[in-house]
Amino acid sequence: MGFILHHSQTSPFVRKVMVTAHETGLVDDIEIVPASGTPLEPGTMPLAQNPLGKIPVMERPDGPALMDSRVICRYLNAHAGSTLYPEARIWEVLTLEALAHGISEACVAMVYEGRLRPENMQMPEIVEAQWQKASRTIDAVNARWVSHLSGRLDAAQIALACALAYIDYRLPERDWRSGHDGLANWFARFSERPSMQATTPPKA
Ligand SMILES: N[C@@H](CCC(=O)N[C@@H](CS)C(=O)NCC(=O)O)C(=O)O
Repeated sequence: MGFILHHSQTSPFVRKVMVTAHETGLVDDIEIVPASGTPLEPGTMPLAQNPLGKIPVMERPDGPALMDSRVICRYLNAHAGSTLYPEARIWEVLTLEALAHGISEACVAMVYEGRLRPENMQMPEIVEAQWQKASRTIDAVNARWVSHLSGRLDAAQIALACALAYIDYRLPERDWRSGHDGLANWFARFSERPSMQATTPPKA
């Protein structure tokens, strides 16, 4: 079965889908179509498939296009008969996945604020408020979720690794590892997975 993924190498949301595709063995079933755009200028975003103008979007032969990385990851897992959303721990997995997703959303908002708004109209308070969301969440994950992270691979771990990798990529000045040794050690190990290595974005 052939899927078409509207894709950008730099998006943490797309990366989640690609890591999931590698981990579920479906990567060769996915054709990549590059897309780029911003909230101000949709560019080549697949608007016909996703009126929200966001990627990732995945077209599939047997139904309407799927969008939102969380939906696509869950679809790939189900399609492959994989175990990234284990029923016995489903609420933990979905909660940690949502926290990780929130980190990515806050950090993407920070990057857009810096890139899209003319300098004289920028509000550093908005950037800092978004970073507070990410930073508080990193604190909480380091305090409460590290034992979950040492368990079997799941969708939440993938989402979290892609979120932290995005901070390193786009916001390297934010020292998220400081005071978070447990999380930093887990992330270092997780980053060695072939699925993470195969999806490393180009140099910023
Ligand atoms: N909740 C969405 C977020 C996707 C998203 O924000 N993607 C960014 C790229 S990193 C995008 O398409 N931005 C364009 C826009 O917001 O108009 C998901 O998980 O797929």
